[in-house]
Amino acid sequence: ASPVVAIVGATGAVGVELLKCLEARGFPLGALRLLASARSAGRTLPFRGRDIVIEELTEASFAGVDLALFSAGSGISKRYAPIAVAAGAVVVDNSSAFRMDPAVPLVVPEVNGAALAQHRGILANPNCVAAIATVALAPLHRAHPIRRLSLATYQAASGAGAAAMEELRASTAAYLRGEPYAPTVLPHPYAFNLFSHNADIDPASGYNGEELKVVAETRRILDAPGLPIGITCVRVPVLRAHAMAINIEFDAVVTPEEARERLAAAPGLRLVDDRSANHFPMPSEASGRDEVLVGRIRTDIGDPSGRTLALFVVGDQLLKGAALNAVQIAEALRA
Ligand code: A2P
Ligand code: 11C
Repeated sequence: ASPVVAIVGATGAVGVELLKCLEARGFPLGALRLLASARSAGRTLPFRGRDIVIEELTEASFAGVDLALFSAGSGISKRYAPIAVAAGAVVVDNSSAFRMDPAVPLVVPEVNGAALAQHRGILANPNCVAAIATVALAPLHRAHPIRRLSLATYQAASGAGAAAMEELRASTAAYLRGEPYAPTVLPHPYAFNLFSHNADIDPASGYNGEELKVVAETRRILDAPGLPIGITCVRVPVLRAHAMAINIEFDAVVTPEEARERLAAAPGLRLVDDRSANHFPMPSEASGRDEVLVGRIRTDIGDPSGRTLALFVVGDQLLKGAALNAVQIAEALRA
């Protein structure tokens, strides 16, 4: 029988994309329940040609639910995911609440789909940077173990939620009108600006929470515990696709030609690497697409040994970075 599915956080930036992914991919549904806060209860969202009424999330919301897709922040996940599991549902959680719990698989299906089988009711959907990066890293890592990684990210508004996307639009419009705009969602002016990622800074290391999550989760997804990873995360005025410059040191010499071949053949990736046209991955071309774009593939001239590659990767934060990957996990569970 087709499962009864609940979306927790259905009105959020990711929640809305979960609905679209389920619809676009023809996910079999016995019924769909949309859950959000009391603020949204009674409103409707369109799905497969009809309007579904949003219900307030409560402890009783999961009776009869087979699959619950959570994307309402880690506080909601910590409180309600165990309630959903106790009610008999399998949970795919988009928050960071359970990602480093050894009893919870952290899955990017193209990369470590085999880990799905070990779940005990909850599966974790990775941080968007970790999900997008590992789709591009795994095909190379499988062929030649990675020895060290360095990343610089260019992250979109969507990672901070629907309200941050609206702040980018509104503050840009105000800027163009020459009017002042006081940010309320993000900590700094966003229009025609960029800033260090807004996650809290760990005072001991100086790294922010986003950077530390990407390091820990990338190691876990690639099954490379202890892999040295350096990272700087930055918020840029882009609506919904995260970009990243990645520098990869391997055990052996890996030529750009070999990397290009492996990446072109890998699932979930699209090569955009046209040197003659200076055409490489861009957020405008990744937005709304399922595939992660990869290009700018070259030998790092900073390492004369030839063992280090540089590449540029861009993926839709709301799709492969969140909703799409969650729905792919759900599809893999059914299969
Ligand atoms: P609501 O729209 O009713 O506030 P985003 O990541 O885009 O900010 O979205 C967050 C999602 O989490 C929204 O769907 C939001 O619903 C939901 N949410 C936030 N707080 C709660 C809560 N206390 N109970 C249920 N859903 C919540
Ligand atoms: C951002 N990646 O762009 C974050 C948002 O680990 O799920 C999602 C944080 C997470 O700000």
